Amino acid sequence: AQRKPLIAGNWKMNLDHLQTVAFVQKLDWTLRDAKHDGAVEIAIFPPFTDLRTAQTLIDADKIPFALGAQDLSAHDSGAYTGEVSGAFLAKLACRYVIIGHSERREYHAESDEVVAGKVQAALKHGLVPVICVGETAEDLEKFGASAVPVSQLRAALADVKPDADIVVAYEPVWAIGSGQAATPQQAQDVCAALRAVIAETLGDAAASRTRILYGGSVKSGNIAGFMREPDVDGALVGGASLVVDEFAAIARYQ
Ligand code: G2H
Repeated sequence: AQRKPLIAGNWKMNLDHLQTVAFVQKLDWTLRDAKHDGAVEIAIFPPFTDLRTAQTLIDADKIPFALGAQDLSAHDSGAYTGEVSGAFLAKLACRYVIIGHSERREYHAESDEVVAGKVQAALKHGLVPVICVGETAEDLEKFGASAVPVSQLRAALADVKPDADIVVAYEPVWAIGSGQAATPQQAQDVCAALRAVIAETLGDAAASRTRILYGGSVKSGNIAGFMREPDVDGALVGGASLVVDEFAAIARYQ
């Protein structure tokens, strides 16, 4: 493949401290048994409270998983009660941070402007933003599949430099946690439109280098179809990332 595939597990608000220890160790053993060769990059996104635990385990056993956070503050530090700075995440050896997940956009009223500010904060601290975009069922009916994700991505990339390291995740809101995934063709069509946005805003080199993930009810039974599509470079997995055997099977999709 032109781009190294990324299988990312977004735990959302699941798995506490002890469950994190058990999960990371079991996933490591499972992938070692399966002779995971690193051809596919694996990243886990635990809650903030489990990042230190995951980091310690990953370091101690040289476990080949990247670590990411599920959100960050747009600010570096200061009087922002309850927020977590990108500077703090970078010190926990986080490589990635999810930004603009539809659950943040919906339940925490994160606008395109807020998302763009968080993308800048992530890049400033050397984190790779996983920028989530996607249309609701209502958007799909009114505007078709690509219009909303395309405009969300344009807004998020407004002040991004062409050499920035970013990941984009296309997550149709109607497919999230519903068991009703998009078809590979639907995912491909929107991912191709998103790659065109990257080409237009950051240039062709960025467009061919940047990984675009599909997310929304991905499981071991449907991952291979998505991975066959030329513009889908991996998956952002929610529910199915919480079960070790299932997540490991997704990471070994071939
Ligand atoms: C979309 C996805 C992970 P799920 O939210 O970001 O969740 O795989 O449970 O649909």
